[in-house]
This record gives sequence, structure tokens and C-alpha cells, in this order.
Amino acid sequence: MDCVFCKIADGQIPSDIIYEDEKVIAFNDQDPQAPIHFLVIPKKHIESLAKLEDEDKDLISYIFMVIKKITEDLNLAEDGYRIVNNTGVDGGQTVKHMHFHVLAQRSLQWPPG
Ligand code: DGP
Repeated sequence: MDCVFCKIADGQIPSDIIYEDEKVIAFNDQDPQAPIHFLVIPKKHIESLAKLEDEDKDLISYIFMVIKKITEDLNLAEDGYRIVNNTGVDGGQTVKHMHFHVLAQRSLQWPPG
């Protein structure tokens, strides 16, 4: 499967990894939209949030606990941060491997463009 995030997860493509365990990897976005902008992905290939299966229930909650841990380690909780998931074409998803953007250290606006 020709998936750039699977290649990052298995080390074929180098990335600036900030967290890794057996199920999840987090790395800095190559095109940061905020002073802190990293991506959290499951190592398992899941195309998008829309393709989640019942068997992924524990994995999806685990990803959010990993985000909580990373943001605590980076001391981001007090000032806050934004988690973004783009799903499908209208959602602006460009990489078809489910991922969560975490953006921080600037005042983010609402609504998004
Ligand atoms: P999205 O539009 O939600 O699918 O965002 C995909 C993000 O992935 C985008 O912000 C750029 C980032 N990205 C794409 N390819 C790579 C890569 O090879 N390395 C890194 N670090 N980030 C990538």
C-alpha cells in the first residue's frame, strides 16, 4: 500500500517523531500552521474517521489519551490547543490515513476556513 503515513510509521520515511509506542506515533507536521503542530496517527492503516470499525473503539480512545499525555508533557493544557481531524474531500483530508492535527501556541480563530 502506497501510504505516506504508513511509511512514516514503519520508518521508511524519516520524520520528526515526538512520541511513539506500539499502537500510535506522533510527529511534527511538515507544513506547520502554528508554532506547535504535530500529527497523531494510529500505526494501523485506517483511511479516515469515516472508515472506523467497531473493533477500533479502544484504539480511538487510546489516541485521545496519547494526545492528552503529549500535550501535558509539552505544558500546553493551560493555554490550550486545538485538535483537528479532516475527513474526506470536503473536510480537506489530503492524506488518506486517519490523523489528528494538534495545534498550539497561537490564538486560533473560529470558524476555520
Ligand atoms: P490533512 O489535510 O488533514 O490530510 O493533513 C495532512 C498533513 O500531513 C498536512 O498538514 C501535511 C502533513 N504531511 C503530509 N506528508 C507529510 C510527510 O511526509 N511528513 C510530515 N511530517 N508531514 C506530512
